[in-house]
Amino acid sequence: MRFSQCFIPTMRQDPGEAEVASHRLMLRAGMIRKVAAGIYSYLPLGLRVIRKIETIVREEMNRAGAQELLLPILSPAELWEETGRWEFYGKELVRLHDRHERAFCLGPTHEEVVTDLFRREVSSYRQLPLTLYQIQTKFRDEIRPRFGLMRGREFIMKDAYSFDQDEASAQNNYQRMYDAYCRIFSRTGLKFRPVEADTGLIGGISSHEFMVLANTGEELIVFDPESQYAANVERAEVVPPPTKTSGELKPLERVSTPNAKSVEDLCALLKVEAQRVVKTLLYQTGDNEITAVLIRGDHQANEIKIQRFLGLHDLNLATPEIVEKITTAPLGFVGPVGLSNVRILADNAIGALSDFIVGGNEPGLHLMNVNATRDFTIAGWGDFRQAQAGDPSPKSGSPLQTARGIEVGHVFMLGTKYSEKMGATYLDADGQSHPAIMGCYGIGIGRTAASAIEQNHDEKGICWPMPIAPFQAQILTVTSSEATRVGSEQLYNELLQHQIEVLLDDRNERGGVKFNDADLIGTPYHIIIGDKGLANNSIEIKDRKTGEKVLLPLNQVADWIKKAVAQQLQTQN
Ligand code: 9G3
Repeated sequence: MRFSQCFIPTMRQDPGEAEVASHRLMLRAGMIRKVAAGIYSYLPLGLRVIRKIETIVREEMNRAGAQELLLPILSPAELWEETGRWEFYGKELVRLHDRHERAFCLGPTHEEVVTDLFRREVSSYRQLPLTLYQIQTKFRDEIRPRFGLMRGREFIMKDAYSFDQDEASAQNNYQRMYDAYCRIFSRTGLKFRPVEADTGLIGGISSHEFMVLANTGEELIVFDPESQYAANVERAEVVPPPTKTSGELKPLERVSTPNAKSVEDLCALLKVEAQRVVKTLLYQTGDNEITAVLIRGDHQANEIKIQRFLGLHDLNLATPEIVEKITTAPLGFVGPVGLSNVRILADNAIGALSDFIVGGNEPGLHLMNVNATRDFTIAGWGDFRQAQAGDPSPKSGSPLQTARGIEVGHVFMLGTKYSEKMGATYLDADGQSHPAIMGCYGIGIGRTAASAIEQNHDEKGICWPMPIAPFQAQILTVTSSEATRVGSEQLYNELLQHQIEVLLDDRNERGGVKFNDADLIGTPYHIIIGDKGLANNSIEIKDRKTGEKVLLPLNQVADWIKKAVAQQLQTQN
């Protein structure tokens, strides 16, 4: 491709609204343009990257035995009503009516549609296992779309759905998909990590997220450097601490703590460590049922774990009014002692505490030397807190570390959640009818491209991993002489004959502009053609990622580039 004929509208300045590197650089490199909040056009350069990622995904899905199809973006409401998700989802699910006033939604995912296809077309165990996938546009009306393709409202997803006759076969299929994902992300050149994830709202029985490690990632993961254990903090299990040796308990003490509403204030006022303080969180767990959850002062509550323990669909903190009514104290002075008709749950870490500090259920009052059992009753113990760095790994016991990640893939065991509700059954060898055991598997295509930039950029622009680079090499002519034109054209054609994807920057621009654009666009190899290099028959090739330069006679450049590109593609496989 010739730059002078390409639609690559690069930008000099940083666009104001971009908060992360990938968003900023995709705009500046002329890869995407915003049409509306969270809705982007993929320009030619951006689409070349998207298509390369899709090709890798497609090859690995096919290799794993999945079959590609293409489902409609519009889903009839009736299917979503069968699974109860029409009512369950709020404004994130965009709904519309056709000319006959029939209700549809813009598909945010396709469990209902694919399960309906299955139940109409599959009836025998002989047709299983069956894994279907598509690469298609999804729409989720995110309340705050941001970071460009990282969290868009309209985005391209590969979503796959598996149907098996039993758990063992489903587990086998899950593993094949998991392995295919590892190959996909390795081939794109991304540093990634599969982590155990919470099944979240769709309620499967297990799931893994594929995280691309990046400081701008929205997900927080804990990982064990000694083992393969890694988990989203939403899901990470926390090992209960050794129970304390029951020593002499000090007598309960009231202490005046005016305005000490937060753990920090309290610690500053009483000169104690946060580990000595216990927070009392009050949740509205029923019409007029309040549940208190005790969490150590330096820990964070994990509401997904609390919600799962209580078997609730969602979990709401008690309003300040209710807190005042129940405890006669404002938030910040709530405690477990003297709480009437409130069920008290405690995180396991509380079991190792004695003589700790809690709110006194009066404004400006805290209690010291409080001890469970003696001073109040705990109705239930559990793992209710967020895992954090330093916690012992559930696998090796060594201290966990934290990292931020971008979720680019997610694999779920779904069980029969959809097949039961939609009657997606098959007949076994004895003619018995069973609901199919399902799994679902997603990859964010645009998010994968964005993550690759988050992991591979510097202050000048993008440094594409070869397998997903929009072009493999870029020729920059830096003088406008006839010799340079002839030499660059000759090299351009030689590279094309070597099947190298090459961008010839033949624009009538100063060398500096071309260098800046080449560094911004991030093609892996830049080849400088100018009068001096031609006269000395010493052509400079620059490696965009390392900055290393080699000088070669013109007639050796194409071979060198071909070998270098092949080598870079090889290492990623
Ligand atoms: C909705 C809306 C948003 C959603 C969903 C449904 C996320 C929804 C979870 C999944 C699970 C898997 C197949 C590919 C892999 C992920 N956001 N999820 O179900 F109606 Cl508005 O999408 N689906």
